[in-house]
Amino acid sequence: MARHDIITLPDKRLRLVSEPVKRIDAGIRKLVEDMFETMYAAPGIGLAGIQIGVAKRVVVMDLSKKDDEHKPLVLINPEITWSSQEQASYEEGCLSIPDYYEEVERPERVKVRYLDLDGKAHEIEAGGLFATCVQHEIDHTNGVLFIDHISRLKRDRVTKKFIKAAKTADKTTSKTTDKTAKKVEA
Ligand code: K1U
Ligand code: ZN
Repeated sequence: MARHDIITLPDKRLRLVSEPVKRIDAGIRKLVEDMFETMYAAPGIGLAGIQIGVAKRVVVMDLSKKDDEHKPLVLINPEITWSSQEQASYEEGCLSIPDYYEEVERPERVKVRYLDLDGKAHEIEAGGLFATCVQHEIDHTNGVLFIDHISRLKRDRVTKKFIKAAKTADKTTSKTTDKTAKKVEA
């Protein structure tokens, strides 16, 4: 198993539409293991492949409480087949937009069709946090972020903040690299 870095805003890969999984092979099983390790370490309750830079329609989730036994769930090629008319609001977070939380309104209940790791098809009905999280993760497979569901003003504000932070981090890295290069030269 390997823990991966989680890619964050404004990384353009977060806007990619992920490819369906054609064959569940050793590569997909390794990807799922790595995704669980990364998600538990973060910590988070869900993760989509693209968040570790893999544009495949693979989602992992675990909604178990802190000290309870893990309840890992793998959803391959998940699709929403039905959404309720009723909406529910939940304060969402995203491992790709660290330390930013906002209320998001989404359908209160959804039905989701997906394949498990054995390639078996399932259709489940989700409500509550499960419905919120599975919609958030399926959005990731389509290049959609939870900030796309909030006001433009809030979205622009948080996006600008992350662009500025990325530029500052870039400058710091190039300064450090420059110093190291000078030391090698000296
Ligand atoms: O996809 C992601 O970025 C993961 C995200 C899932 C999510 C959370 C809340 C609402 C919708 C979707 C997270 O896991 S953010 C972290 C988080 O919510 C959490 C972390 C530790 C314990 C409990 C929750
Ligand atoms: Zn997210």
